[in-house]
Amino acid sequence: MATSTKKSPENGQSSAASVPASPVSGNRIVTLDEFIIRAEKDFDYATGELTGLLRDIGVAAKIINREVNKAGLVNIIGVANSGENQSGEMQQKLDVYANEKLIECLKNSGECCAIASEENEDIIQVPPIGSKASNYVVMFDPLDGSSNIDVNVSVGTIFAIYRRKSDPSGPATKEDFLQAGTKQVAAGYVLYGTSTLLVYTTGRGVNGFTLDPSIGEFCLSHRNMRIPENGSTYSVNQGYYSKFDLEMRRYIDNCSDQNYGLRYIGSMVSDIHRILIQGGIFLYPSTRKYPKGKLRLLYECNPLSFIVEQAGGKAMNTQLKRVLEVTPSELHQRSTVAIGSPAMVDELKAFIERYSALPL
Ligand code: P6P
Repeated sequence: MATSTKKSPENGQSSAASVPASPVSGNRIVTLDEFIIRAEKDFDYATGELTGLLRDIGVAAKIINREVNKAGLVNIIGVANSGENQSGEMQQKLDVYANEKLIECLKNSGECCAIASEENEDIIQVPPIGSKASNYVVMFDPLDGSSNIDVNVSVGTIFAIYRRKSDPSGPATKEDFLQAGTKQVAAGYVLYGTSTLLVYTTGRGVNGFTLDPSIGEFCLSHRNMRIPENGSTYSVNQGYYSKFDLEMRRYIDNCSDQNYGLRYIGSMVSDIHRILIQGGIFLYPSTRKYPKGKLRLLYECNPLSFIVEQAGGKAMNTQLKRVLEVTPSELHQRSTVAIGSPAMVDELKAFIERYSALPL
């Protein structure tokens, strides 16, 4: 019987990753909705808002999945005429669509007071519905890896949920979003791949739900996910090898010397999901083009780091700082990242300590 420890509201994370009391035994289908609602009972401060938010994201994921799955059939592939997003990346039509659907679903329920998205420069206020002032803010990358859509490679949605810090009687502020990753109340991703999978954590372990199109429900398929302690796969864009710092090149040489397999899809959710299942390490170090790393701290690195840590893994930046402890200063700030099996992250740490020319 899984231990059921109550969570403290201040940081939304329990001291030990423990799976909510098993909702059911045996093989009966457990839907995402049922699992969330049952898990909510373990939260002292649960007001149903967080449950509502997770369900809203599940609905948006189903809508996005429907379009991702037929992207080749409708005029939704290719670059949106809205041009570039604030990251300077060409907005694919599907990521504009995904962004709109996530915002729409979250606004309809009024369970959050504001949203931040990779596709939007500033935060988006969500008006309260009725007199209820929401306690949460949501940030997401609506369709990460969207440049892969045209070549039919898996893409993903990444989300993070925080409790607001600002006065609930007023509008949300950027400070509600500029919180360290340790303050995440929930985080997750949706992987639109060979099947569509929603994986999330509320600080009590990690669980995955596979969409059953025949009933239109996400069904519990990966209970209490745990990352392997070690692995033999590394995931990095080897094309940048000559531009990496010495310590990263030495580590990559070591991976090759140990006959590790190189797997790199170029879609962070896909690469991280594979590592969560099989073990391994994902790296996006500093490059000349992205001296601070390419990936976004708030809605890529933090949520995926929270999930991997909750599954027993580790996540640090290449300055050896735990990703979740970095205090953001900008909404769209970038970060270097090394996420994966604890033994492999520790091995990389040793290489960085040994070969880094820069003061750590
Ligand atoms: P590169 C996709 O554009 C993305 O944001 C992540 O999903 C992915 O891991 C990374 O960028 C790929 O970047 O420079 O290797 O093409």
